[in-house]
This record gives sequence, C-alpha cells and structure tokens, in this order.
Amino acid sequence: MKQIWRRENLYQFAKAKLSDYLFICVSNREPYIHSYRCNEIKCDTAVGGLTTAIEPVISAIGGIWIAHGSGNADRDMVDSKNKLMVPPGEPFYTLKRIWLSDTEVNDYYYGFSNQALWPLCHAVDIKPIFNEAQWHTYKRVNEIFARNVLEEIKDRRSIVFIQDYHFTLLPRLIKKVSPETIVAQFWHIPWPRQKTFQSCPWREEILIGLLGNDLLGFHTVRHCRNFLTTVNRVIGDSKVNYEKAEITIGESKTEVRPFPISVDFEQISRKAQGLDVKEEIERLKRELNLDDKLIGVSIDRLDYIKGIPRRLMAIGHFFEKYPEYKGKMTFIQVTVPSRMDIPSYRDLGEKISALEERVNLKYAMGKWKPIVTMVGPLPAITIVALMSMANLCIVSSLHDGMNLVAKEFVASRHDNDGVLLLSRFAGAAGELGDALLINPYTVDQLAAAIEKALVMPRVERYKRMRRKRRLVKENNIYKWAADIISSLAELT
Ligand code: GDG
Repeated sequence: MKQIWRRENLYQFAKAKLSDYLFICVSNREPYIHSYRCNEIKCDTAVGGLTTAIEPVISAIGGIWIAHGSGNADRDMVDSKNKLMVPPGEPFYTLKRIWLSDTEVNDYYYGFSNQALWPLCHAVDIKPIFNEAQWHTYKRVNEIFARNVLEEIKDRRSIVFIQDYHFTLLPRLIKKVSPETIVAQFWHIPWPRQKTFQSCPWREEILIGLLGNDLLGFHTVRHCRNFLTTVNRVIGDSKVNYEKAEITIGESKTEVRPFPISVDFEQISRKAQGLDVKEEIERLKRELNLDDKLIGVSIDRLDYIKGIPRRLMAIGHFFEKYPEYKGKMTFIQVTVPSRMDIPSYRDLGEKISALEERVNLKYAMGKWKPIVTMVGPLPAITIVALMSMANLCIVSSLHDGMNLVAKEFVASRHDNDGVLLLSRFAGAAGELGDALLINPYTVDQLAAAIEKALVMPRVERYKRMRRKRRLVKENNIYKWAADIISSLAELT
C-alpha cells in the first residue's frame, strides 16, 4: 500500500524540506474574491483544487499569494499595501492583490491569454488570434507581476511558484533581477505539438520566458515531450536532454516534469456520504422529476474544449438509436458560463442552448425531457449530489490538460457504482484507463458508449470503479503538491 498524502503530512513535509524559504504563489485568479451582493461584502473561494493544495504548503513554510484582484469589493478589503490575511475566519497567510485596468484585463486576460494562448495550446475548433496590441499588454502585465514579486523577495531566500499560461514571461523577468530565487511554474493546460506552436509570432520570447523557470511542470509526459521538442526546434542555442527531461541555455537549466493534478479524494468521498448530500439528492430528484429515471451527468465550464455540442448531439443520437430509453433516461448538463466577453464563448453558449432545445423538442414525452440544463456555478453540495446520483458521467473534452470533474466523479462514488465515460484527449485518461474511453468527435460511438454504460453489469461497474478509486485516492491533490515540493527541494 502506497503512502496516502493528507493535509497534515504535506504540511510536515513542506516544513521539513523548505522551511528556510519564503514561498510566493502567483496566479491570475485569486483564492478568495470579495464582491458586493445585496449591499453586503461576500467572499467566494475559487473552485478547483489549487487552493486546497497550496494552502498547507504556505501554512507550513510561510508565504504570500499574489493574484489579480478581480472582485468589485476587493479594494475595500486590503490595507495600504494591497494586502489582506486569508482565509477569512482563520487567516494564516497573506494575499496580495494586483490591480489591472479594464483595458489591461481585456488585452492580457480575454485577449492574449484566452484568445491566443488558450486556443493555440488546445488546438481544437477555434483558431488563435494573434494581436500585437494584446501581446504588448500581456508583456506589461507580466512586468507588473514581476515588480510585485520582486518587492516581496527583496533579499530573502525565496521560491516562486507560478500558475499557468497567463505568465509565460514572468519566470525570466524574476530570474534576471534575482538569479538565486528558485522559480517554478505549473502549466494547467496541454502543451501542443511543436508544429502547432510554431504559428505563434512571439514563440521565441515566450519560450525564453518559460525557460527562466528552474522547474516547469505539466500534467502529462506527452505535454512535457511536446515542450522539449518545441524548444529544441525553436531555440537554436538550447541543449535539450530528452532522457533527463532538462533544457540548458548558457548557465540556466530548466527541469521539465509531469505532475498530474488531482482532487482531495477523502474530502469529496466523505462529503458524498453526508446526510446533506442525501437530502440534496432527494430534492433534485423531486424537483427535476427524476425518481425512477436513469441519470447521466456532465459538468463543465462553458468552453469549446469541453466538447459540449457534440455530446448533446450524441444524446439525441442515443434516443434515436435506442428509443427504448425514451422516458427512462435523463441527461443533466451543468454549464458554468465563463469568459463571456469573448465572442467564441458567447457563440458557443447560443449553440448549446439551440441544440438542447432541438433535442428536447424532438424527443420529449409528457413531463419527461431528455436533457435538463442547469446553469452554474452551483453549490458544491449540488455538484457532489449530482455526481453521486448519476448512473453515468460524461467527460467528452476535445482536448483537456487534466479534467478534474472526472476525478471528482470517481472520488464521490463511495458506493463503487457509476460509469465514467472519459475522452481519450483529456489528461485524466492517462491515469483512469478503467473508464470507458471515448472519442468525443464521433457522435454515434459516443451514443453507443452511453448504451454500453447503461447495460454494464454491476460486477464490472464495481470492479472498474474500485480500481479508479484506489488510483485517485493514492494520487490525490496532496501528492501532487508533495511531488512538486520534492522536486523543489532538490533544487535548494
Ligand atoms: C483547467 C484545465 C485542468 C464546475 N462547475 C461547477 C464547479 N465546477 C468545478 C469542477 C472542477 C472545476 O470546476 C473544473 O475543473 P476542470 O479540470 O474540469 O477544468 P478547467 O476549469 O478547464 O481547468 C483542466 C485544471 O485546470 C486543473 O489543472 O484539469 O484541464 O483546463 O473542480 O467541480 N464547482 C461548483 N459549481 C459548479 O457549478 N461549485
């Protein structure tokens, strides 16, 4: 039996390995966002596992989290240095908020990050837009963050842990001024093939920026390899050692490593067994008229990488091909609107609504309709309830760095039941081979996989789910953080 990482042993481990260092985490999105609602200031926690993984590390070795202050009440909560202590209620670390103008947010976040880098790295239906003005703003915002990070470092021994594609230039900017600082970055999305990346007009600057990192993490070995090959082709004076997964340029060396991100397995599994989840399931079944129905569920941010339109077409196709399920199976689609300032995201929202309407019009019978739509963000308890009550969960991303929903579904199934239909093109497929692996581009195969899931014998469902649960339990979010800390400790 492998060691199971928990909050407590991660805390001890971080303390033992890195306690001489100041730990600075940098991300675009803040772990806590303050907003005015009904004339009161409310605090929301960012969804996803990052905060869960980083907080034990910060609490063990002391540190600061630097992020863009995006809430409309954020400014009213900080001191004169734009800082506040978090989490609210039991504060133990500092959050430093960076202010950006509307133009900066438009060009750096909605522009270069999400209309150039995001589509470039996912390489699916939407093509990147390379806009010179947006690129310049993106550079300026990276410089703003660099100044703020360096202000904190002063001459302290520090580790800077940067999140994601919003900050490709930041590592080099920090290293230039503070070469002894250890800089690491985790890239939460795929890294594309080198040929795809070559279409970026600023590819060299971006790669040189990223090679300011001592350690660069991706979800999968494939993303690491794509990165090594890209650097090998684009940066003439780099030395790429594929065996050691290391890149050297002059004096600087970057280690490239896979760290598959995960979820807090035990917390989700425990939550799923709670009385409140039971009550929430009863409420949902009553309100959505699902009592004797088979249930399918998908939960996604509204993003074109998640393959939602083809999935809805597959639901229609399923009822066409297997009409015996009409009135007996309901598919619940939860979508959380995101990046709605970008035209391709707005178009996607409209396309999805039209498809849902079409499928429902065609197949509805009496009170029953094939697709029930829920618009998020829904409370965490509703998400766990939906996952716990479903016979199957579909993750049909066209391309996805990891996909945490797949792992959360597994963690919530303490009953060992439920079938996961998982896209081969999600990073999670590398670990969760016991899922029904699907090709999200083929609508009829996806429909056939839904039927396969519904007729799968109980023994097989249990066997597959038990194996997946063991895997996610061992490779949980705390192990993700512990593996990164081990690699960082080797650099000290
Ligand atoms: C990026 C990469 C990578 C969703 N709806 C609600 C809700 N959620 C939560 C899910 C899950 C999270 O949001 C979504 O995580 P994903 O991993 O699926 O997707 P991205 O947002 O695209 O994240 C991805 C990830 O970074 C981490 O590295 O896995 O590949 O694209 O936790 O449960 N949570 C609540 N209500 C909702 O309605 N409370």
